[in-house]
Amino acid sequence: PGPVVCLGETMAALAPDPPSPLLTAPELRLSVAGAESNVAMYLADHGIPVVWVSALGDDPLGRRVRGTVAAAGVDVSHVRTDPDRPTGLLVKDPGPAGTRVHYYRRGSAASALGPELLDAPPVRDAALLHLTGITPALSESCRALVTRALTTEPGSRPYAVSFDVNHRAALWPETSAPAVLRELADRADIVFVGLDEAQALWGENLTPEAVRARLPHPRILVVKDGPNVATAFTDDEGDVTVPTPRTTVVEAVGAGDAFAAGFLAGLMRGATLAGALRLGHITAASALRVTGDHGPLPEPREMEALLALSTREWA
Ligand code: KDG
Repeated sequence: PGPVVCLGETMAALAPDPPSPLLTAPELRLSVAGAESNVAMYLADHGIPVVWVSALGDDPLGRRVRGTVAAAGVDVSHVRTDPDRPTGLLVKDPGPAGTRVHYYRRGSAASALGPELLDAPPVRDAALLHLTGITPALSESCRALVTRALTTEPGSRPYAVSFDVNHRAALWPETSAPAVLRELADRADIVFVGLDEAQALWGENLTPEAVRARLPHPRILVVKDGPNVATAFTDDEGDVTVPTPRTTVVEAVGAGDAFAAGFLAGLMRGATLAGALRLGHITAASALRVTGDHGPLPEPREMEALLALSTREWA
């Protein structure tokens, strides 16, 4: 089978360190932020061959992003360098009511990605293409790319598509996200969505079963109820729920990406649905324990021990 391809924008990220409002913060820490490259990095940690497809500016921040993703073991040879557009930037503003994110990404190199990428390697030859609901919010051409990747015309989609809804309210005009994201997600083969995210998009009191009713078509739909449980809904193997193991939470950013990577790695290795959900939870915990998006996985022995726990010992 071909490689896993993760496609989407990664930005340079600035955050006050230690966390404090931007208005007065004396120092900022520079890192990288991108949902799809996070998934790629965690897949590489799990030993899955993975290619990240994107575009970066011909600038030092772009080189820093490329180097960081490559250092995690991801193939970055298909990341374009755009001589005319800059690398995107994300700036975090921690405040008493939580952290606000400011984007400086309009007109970025990645915003010029388009559907032609789907016709050439590595996407054309991918076993699995991982996309998120961030990309269709970036530009017309990015929206066209995701729409065509999720076309339902028979025979026109040689790869399976996994789609993480990843609703980023700041990127969407007031009202269009719920319908667009629902329509795209419902065409994917594997979908990840947070229960709180689904409730914000599609209805306040939705249960995981009601989310499935709104997204009936994906072969696998994973609904993540944060600290409580994650449920995988499938047609052929029924529904499986695995509780979230208790873990220290330093910062939640990146945990959804880590979960998706762990779950996909489990599926690619032939794990059961319950096993894949466990690997999702274990990988998410690696992101929860660190301030950045990408924390180290447990040592292989510890990982095996965690996966072998009985249901009663697990959570
Ligand atoms: O997914 C965690 C963050 O890294 C991610 O949200 C940044 O890709 C990002 C975005 O567009 O917000």
